[in-house]
Amino acid sequence: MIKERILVIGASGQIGVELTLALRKIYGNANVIASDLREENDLLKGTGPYVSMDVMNKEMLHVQVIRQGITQIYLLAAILSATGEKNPHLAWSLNMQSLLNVLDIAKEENLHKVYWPSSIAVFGPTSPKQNCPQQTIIEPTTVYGISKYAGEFWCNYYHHRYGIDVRSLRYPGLISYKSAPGAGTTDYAVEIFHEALEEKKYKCFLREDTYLPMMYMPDAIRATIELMEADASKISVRTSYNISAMSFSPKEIAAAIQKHIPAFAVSYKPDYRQPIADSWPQSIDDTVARKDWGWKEEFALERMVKDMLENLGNQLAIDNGQ
Ligand code: NAD
Ligand code: AKB
Repeated sequence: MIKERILVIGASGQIGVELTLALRKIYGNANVIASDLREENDLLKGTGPYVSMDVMNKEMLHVQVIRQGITQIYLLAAILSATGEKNPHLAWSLNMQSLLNVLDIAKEENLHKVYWPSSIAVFGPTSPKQNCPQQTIIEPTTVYGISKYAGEFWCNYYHHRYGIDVRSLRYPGLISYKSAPGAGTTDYAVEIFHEALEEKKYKCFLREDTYLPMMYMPDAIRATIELMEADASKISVRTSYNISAMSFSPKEIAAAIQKHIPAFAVSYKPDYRQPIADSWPQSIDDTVARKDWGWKEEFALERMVKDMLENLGNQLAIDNGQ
């Protein structure tokens, strides 16, 4: 068996922390090198190697890939939808240049595989709202969505032109309790748990009837690893796969939390993130991922809410010294 050496870029982020820990379980702690611009996340400390690195510095990245004997890269560094609208040029620059740096180095160093996530943000107001299919009208209106759509086609190009085995998922909004989200439009679905447990009240920045596609982090990590471990012959999509797990509105997730915390009260004050949410589909058709490599979610709304409240509750109790 070929020994894999994996570099995770953006390892201190919402997905990076959990993905790095999951990859370390599979490939061995020493073989998964975590890297980020910011400091090492506490949950990663002591679990394996960490390198402080700016993915925009291509030379430094290249040196690390050679020095560490890297065979696979997971590129998670990005600016998400909400921050992207505040600084469109920065979002475009980071989201595009980081991917081109990684794809070029993958070509030069014959890396075995590259993972780069896209998002449901590729879809825009002209895409179907319900069960949005893999291939459809795609006219994103956020800079984040534009960068993801362009990135998908760079992945496709490097695969077909240079044979790079680059794979990608269009994640929905991700819900997790281990590491904080990085300023996206779907972040309300994480914040709401913190506020329910700590304050028993929450002011939501989206309207109560805003349906969005969402996924619990354990499903997202499993989907990523299953995609990356699938036989290459099963991967028919080299742009990015639709994947889905659940769709709900703020009102519905609030009601699901109220079943556990009856005193929890939610008010609504939509802000600049509402038009971003309104431009995205409400639900996703992921038939192609299910057929190609057997994707199936494990968590729907009720099970996710129960698991989040239990685990986040335990974590907050530890943080508060109880
Ligand atoms: P995040 O913001 O939590 O993490 C990104 C990490 O990248 C941060 O730790 C940040 O410090 C790091 N980073 C930023 N600039 C860097 C640079 N120049 N060099 C090195 N590291 C840098 O984001 P996330 O939620 O973990 O998202 C990871 C990927 O998944 C992104 O591509 C994002 O678009 C995609 N995605 C996330 C979601 C979600 O709901 N979390 C949904 C769809 C797609
Ligand atoms: C965001 O809201 O920006 C992300 C995403 C859906 O890509 N969570």
